[in-house]
Amino acid sequence: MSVEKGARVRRRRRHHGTTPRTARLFGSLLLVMAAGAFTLGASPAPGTAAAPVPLDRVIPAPASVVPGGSPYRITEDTRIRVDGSREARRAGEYLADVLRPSTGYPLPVTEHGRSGIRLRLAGGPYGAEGYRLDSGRSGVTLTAAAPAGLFHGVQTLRQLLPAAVEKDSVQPGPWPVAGGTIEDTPRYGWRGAMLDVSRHFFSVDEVKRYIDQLALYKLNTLHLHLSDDQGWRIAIDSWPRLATYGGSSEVGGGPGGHYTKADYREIVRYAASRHLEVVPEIDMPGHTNAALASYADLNCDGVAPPLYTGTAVGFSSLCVGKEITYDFVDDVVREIAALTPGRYLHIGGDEAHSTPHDDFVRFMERVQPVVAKYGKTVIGWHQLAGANPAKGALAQYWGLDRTGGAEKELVAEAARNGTGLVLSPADRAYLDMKYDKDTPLGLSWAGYVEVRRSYDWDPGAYLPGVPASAVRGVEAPLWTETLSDSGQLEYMAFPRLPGIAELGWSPAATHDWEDYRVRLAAQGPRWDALGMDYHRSPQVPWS
Ligand code: TNX
Repeated sequence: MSVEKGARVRRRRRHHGTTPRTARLFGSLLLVMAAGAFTLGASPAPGTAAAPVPLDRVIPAPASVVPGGSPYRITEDTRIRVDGSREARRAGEYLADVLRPSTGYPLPVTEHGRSGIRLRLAGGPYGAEGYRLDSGRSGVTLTAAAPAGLFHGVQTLRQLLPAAVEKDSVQPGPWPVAGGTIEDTPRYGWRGAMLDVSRHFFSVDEVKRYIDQLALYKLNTLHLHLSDDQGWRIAIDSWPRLATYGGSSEVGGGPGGHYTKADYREIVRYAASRHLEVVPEIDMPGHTNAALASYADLNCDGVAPPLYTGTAVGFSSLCVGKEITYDFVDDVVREIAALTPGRYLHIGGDEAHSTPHDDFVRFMERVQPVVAKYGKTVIGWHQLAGANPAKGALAQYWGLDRTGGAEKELVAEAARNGTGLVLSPADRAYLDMKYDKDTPLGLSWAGYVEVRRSYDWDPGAYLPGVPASAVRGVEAPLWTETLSDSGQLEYMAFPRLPGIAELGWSPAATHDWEDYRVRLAAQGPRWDALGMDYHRSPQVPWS
């Protein structure tokens, strides 16, 4: 992440929030108040020198928290002790990279020594992503059965340290970790975020910055919306104009851009280093103007339309009756599958308003086997439910609370027949919806979505008639018609994204808005320390 970008993001924040001067004044007031509280014997503010962050002040809420015993204190003598495995060492190095800049301590990652922070892979009931954290006077031990579990445990440990740990310059400390035990495993295996890199293009560094933010909240899936009417963003060797021409613009007429295959591999590698699986999406048969503009042959009338820089939807369609359409799909799917170590390939299927229904069904029946042929599993937007989803396919639900019962029933029926569901209800999980009428960015077609609304629903009981086992998880899409840089992505994603992450991770029994909003407020200073923008929602008791 370049220094320059951090600076840019920080500057912009002033337009949304408190001015730096009032923030400083307010900050000193708080310091005075905290000192006062301390001398008066009232409880000191959590995360300050005097009191460690309470063990349960974590997002997503852990499955089980048993506080107790003495805190551990990270000092200049602390070592990060790993077992002999490469994976534990990797998690240890990652933790050291987080802690060294702000603590200023050397924090060697080593297999030797006794006390300290210990990371170990061992058996135990923690599955592919769970972990156990034990904290006491002599150290903190993270135990997991698999590397992703250790990584998620590291994210928990991070949140248990004072917010200043996230700064990139040396801070005074001290660095206490509350005593006790956390045992934690996720509710769902699919905890996703989608980024639309088509409406506006985002550089590899911008995507990496977002990946780091997703990792903070234990998300494990990055869905990249790589093609749409306004831009084709991934190099395809057999159809080169898709990227060079189809990617040469964006909403508003900016220069757009695309990922080379090396760029894309770098995103996949970086995501994997944070235990996120990348799911590439090529949206078909609608949302395809950029492809149709790049190759005249793909159009039924043989005439290429111009590039499109507006924000309308539903006007484009691949030519379902032409054989070349399926040559195109085969080539694109083959090349993208070859770049993708993950299990899934997203074929879109939403808002195909210019494709007659029979054609839509015919198209999906031909395209789904192509995905299988190249070794991937199909996921599509929930319109796929109306077109014979392939065995094992997933459908991503993006309707609203008020969406018609007929459409919901179609999705429920597919779910009862074995189609897994990923839930992204637009009036809950869409990060591009405005918070309220004054939100300067975003859209409002699904209504305003304030923080409570985005958090306060249960994925397990959301769609009537759907067996709980059909729900594979949740995903928060971030569409970018109105967003063009990292600061703007952050302003829309935070503070709603952590709520969707919690719905995906935490047991339903922990769900509680009053408790959640307090934990959420504690994240604000962390985002400040990381130089991130966010919406100062009036629903959250920011300190
Ligand atoms: C609907 S949701 C779309 C996108 C837009 C989005 C804006 C879905 C599958 N399609 O094409 O970008 O609304 O909120």
